[in-house]
Amino acid sequence: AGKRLRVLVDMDGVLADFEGGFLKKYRARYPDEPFINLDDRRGFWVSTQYGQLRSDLCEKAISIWQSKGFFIDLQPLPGGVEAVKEMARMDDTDVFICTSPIKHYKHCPYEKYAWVEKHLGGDFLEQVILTRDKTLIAGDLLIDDKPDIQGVEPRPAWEHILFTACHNQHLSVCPSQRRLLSWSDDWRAILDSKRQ
Ligand code: BVP
Repeated sequence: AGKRLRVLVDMDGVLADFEGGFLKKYRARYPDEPFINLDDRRGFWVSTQYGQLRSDLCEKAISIWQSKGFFIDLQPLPGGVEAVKEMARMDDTDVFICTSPIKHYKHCPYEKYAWVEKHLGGDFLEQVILTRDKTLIAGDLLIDDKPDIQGVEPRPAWEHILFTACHNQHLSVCPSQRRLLSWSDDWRAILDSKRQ
């Protein structure tokens, strides 16, 4: 029997609609302030681009995801929950949710677990990995919308598959970097390519 395949799946921007949830709550809380349409988002950090728009908007943006209810209220991105459930049912396949909590820890870590329980079921809590350094986590694949994933391990075990998001869709990444355009894209072929 071949070795099992281990897939790490990011949460924000891959399973949960962080960008859409942010914009909706930002506009509701700051209706008179300028905002950035999702089509105009550039760069992974929302706070950086808002800070460039006007310096005080950086902390206003941060206040949104630091608020109670932000992470639990995020809507699932189309097809993500179904894909992860299907992956978990596949033979010789282990799936883990690998996500970085914000350092303002009052609500985020709790709500990330609650989101997994709500959308993937209580059994899936066993698969949750909260870490600020994903390079330490060994896996065959890491499906993540952040273009540059760095940490203390210079040679992570996983191949990073860049999941397309509003902030990275215009980025020209190096040709060796594979993308998953959405959960409608052929994620099964990417998994198969890593099986022995
Ligand atoms: O918890 C998320 C949101 C937060 O960083 C974490 C990214 O986790 P991964 O998707 O890499 O697992 N976050 C924070 C900021 C600014 C902080 Br100051 C941001 O602009 N965007 C963002 O996603």
